[in-house]
Amino acid sequence: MKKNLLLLISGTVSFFLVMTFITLPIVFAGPIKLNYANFPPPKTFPSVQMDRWAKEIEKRTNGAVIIKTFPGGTLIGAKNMFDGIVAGTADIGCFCMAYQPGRFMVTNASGLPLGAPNSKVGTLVLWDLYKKYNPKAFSKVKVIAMFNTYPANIMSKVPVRNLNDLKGLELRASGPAVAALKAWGATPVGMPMPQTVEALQKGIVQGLFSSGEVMKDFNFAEYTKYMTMTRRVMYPFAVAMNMDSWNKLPKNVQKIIEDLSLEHSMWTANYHDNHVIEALEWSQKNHNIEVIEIPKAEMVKWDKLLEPVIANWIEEANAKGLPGKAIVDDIRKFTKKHGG
Ligand code: 3IO
Repeated sequence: MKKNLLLLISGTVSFFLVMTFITLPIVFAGPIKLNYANFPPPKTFPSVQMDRWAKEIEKRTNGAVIIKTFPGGTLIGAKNMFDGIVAGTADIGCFCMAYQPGRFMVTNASGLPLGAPNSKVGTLVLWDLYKKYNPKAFSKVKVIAMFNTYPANIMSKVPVRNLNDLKGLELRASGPAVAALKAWGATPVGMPMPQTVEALQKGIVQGLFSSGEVMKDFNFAEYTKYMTMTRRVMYPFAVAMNMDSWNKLPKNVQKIIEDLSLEHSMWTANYHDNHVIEALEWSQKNHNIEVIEIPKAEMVKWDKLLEPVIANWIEEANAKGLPGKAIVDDIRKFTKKHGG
């Protein structure tokens, strides 16, 4: 009886000693802090998804991980984002892969005009593509989210009702969207989204070709009174983590981040799809935007012109030692599988 009591006491004491040793370093070191860089301003969809991810991670780790966010290019700018993540300027960064077309050849192919009707389908296709081809471009980082935008529409100061209206029109775009505009006879001007505000104000461009929610989020509706619904070409995004920062994380935190990857990407796609529609209604109501639908028969001509864009991409991929045609065939297959 006495022996049992002694055993119980010593057992309890050792238990608390061990627990103290386990928890002490955590208490002293405090929570893990991660810096998350982003290029567009707060309230735009890439920053909205960043805030949601940060909150979700803090919640799922019970506050053991805290995320400090840097929207608006305050830590790393649009074109330096990937290099900044690799160099460790930030632990985490969100970037638009279309801003460096040659660098993210495989994943950017998911933005080609191959039939995805919305961000949700585009995002699922992007993930399928990433998993199947495991592109070398990401070997130095840990990918923690990936999503595609809603298919691009033309937002312009002058109405675009047919291909003739588009001739020589200077429109801002990036990546696969540049090739599409060229094929349609427009004059694409390449620059990241945040620079577009000034370019529109100064009249350097007459509009842009991107997902329509920017009408509200960047207030482009004030400058571009027309929106032509082309619904072709997407802008692929990724969120990646510095490899050292990733390797330093406890296994249970890594698991929480991995478990959130696809779910959060789909959360983003869903938010984005809904927000594009909401922003369009807002633009019509508050800025009297004219929405131009291209008749089906006319759109056939536009699509015909896009065929060489896909053929050129295949050629460029082949030249880089990638299986260009297989990738495009897979994108079509994945798009169908996901209901595109
Ligand atoms: C985009 C980039 C930053 C903020 C909002 C945005 N909506 C769509 C995009 C896509 C894009 O990067 C671009 O350049 O059109």
